[in-house]
Amino acid sequence: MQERTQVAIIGAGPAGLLLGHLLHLAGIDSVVIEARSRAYVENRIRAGVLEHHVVDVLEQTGLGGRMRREGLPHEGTQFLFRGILHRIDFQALVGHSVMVYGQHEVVRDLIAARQATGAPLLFDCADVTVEGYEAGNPAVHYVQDGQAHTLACDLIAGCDGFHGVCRPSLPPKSWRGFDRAYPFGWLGILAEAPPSSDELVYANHERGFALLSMRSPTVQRMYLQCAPDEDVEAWSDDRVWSELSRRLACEDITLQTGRIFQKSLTPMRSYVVEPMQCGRLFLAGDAAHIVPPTGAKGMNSAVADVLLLSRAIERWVRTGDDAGLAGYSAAALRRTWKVQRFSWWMTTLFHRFDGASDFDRRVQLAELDYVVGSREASAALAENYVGLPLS
Ligand code: FAS
Ligand code: PHB
Repeated sequence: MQERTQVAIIGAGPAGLLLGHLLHLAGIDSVVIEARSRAYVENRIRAGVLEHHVVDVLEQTGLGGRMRREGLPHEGTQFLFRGILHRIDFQALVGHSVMVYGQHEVVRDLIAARQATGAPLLFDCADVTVEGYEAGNPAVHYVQDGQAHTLACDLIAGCDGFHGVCRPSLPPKSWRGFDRAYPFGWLGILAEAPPSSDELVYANHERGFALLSMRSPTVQRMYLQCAPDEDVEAWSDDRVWSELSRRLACEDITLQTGRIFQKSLTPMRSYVVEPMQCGRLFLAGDAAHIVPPTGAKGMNSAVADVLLLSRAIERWVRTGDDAGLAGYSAAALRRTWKVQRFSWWMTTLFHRFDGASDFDRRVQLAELDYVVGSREASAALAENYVGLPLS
């Protein structure tokens, strides 16, 4: 079956759904094609911290209601090392704060908004392939309910995540990848428990990194540095709580425990593809770049990409001027590499590296000491954490 739209969006994660929303508000047609089911996409637990830009765009585009009611605004964060807590006051240092609101909640709000507009959002699409974008006649093929479809379009937005089909479809020699793998992962848990802290706690401990985060006043999200191929099943609830209490040991934290209802392993990798476009195919979010979650940047930089891309598409559709599209990759990469740097830096600052010498360990602690003790260094951290200016 042959169909047509202006923008074919592959992937219904934060990038694809927000792009569809922004294009709809601009009166531009799009079709969102998603491989998984609605239930799967809405229950996939990932990020939890929204930069102030993301909060603003959700509010300005009519998606801020539930976030305002259920999200937790945080004006600062806590660093724990040598058993002492140090507060980084975002509001005082850079005049902005962040919002703790689960990525899957953002995705649910975006899907509800899409459904309300009646604009096409196709779940359970199989065998998705893209073609023709180099030659200026892009098209997407997919199978839904056993029926083969071909969707012709003016542009393809590859928002299909790190394991999608769009980036691998790039012609050889037209792109280059930049990669860094880390020798550890994160064991993540969700637990029914009251908060152990009002703000996130990033802990540097000789036994490894730990992070206290949350999803609501009754659901806590916590992470422990572990081996990259850790067997999650080997971690009983007791073992999780005893390890967390060791790495988060300090006078000011009383660890609140409860039923652990989700355990997962998050890989730690930095990756960027250059360029982020080829002909009429434009990559955004994890399809183009991933970061270790230590800087809480994954979803936020996906949003930054689609803000840039939607503006460029709107300019092209309205005026025929494709300067924004032509410059999309360069502009997105300029911010992406700054986000990569911050995420790499936060990861090296807080994790234990096997084989690190005692000298390295002292330098790591000295850097933490410098960051929390210097207004300038704290402000630099805060500026990156709350969200660098958009390109
Ligand atoms: P997404 O991966 O969210 O969405 C891509 C969509 O495309 C998915 O719905 C997928 O099903 C679909 N898709 C894939 N292939 C397709 C195909 N062939 N056809 C059609 N659709 C296809 N960030 C943090 O800040 N904190 C965290 O704690 C954190 N935890 C994470 C844990 C994991 C396991 C992962 C993978 C990432 C985590 N991140 C975290 C980063 C995360 O937030 C991503 O940056 C964010 O999901 C990126 O959004 P998208 O680019 O929209 O990609
Ligand atoms: C989370 O709440 O899932 C979270 C928060 C901060 C991070 C990473 C993950 O740096």
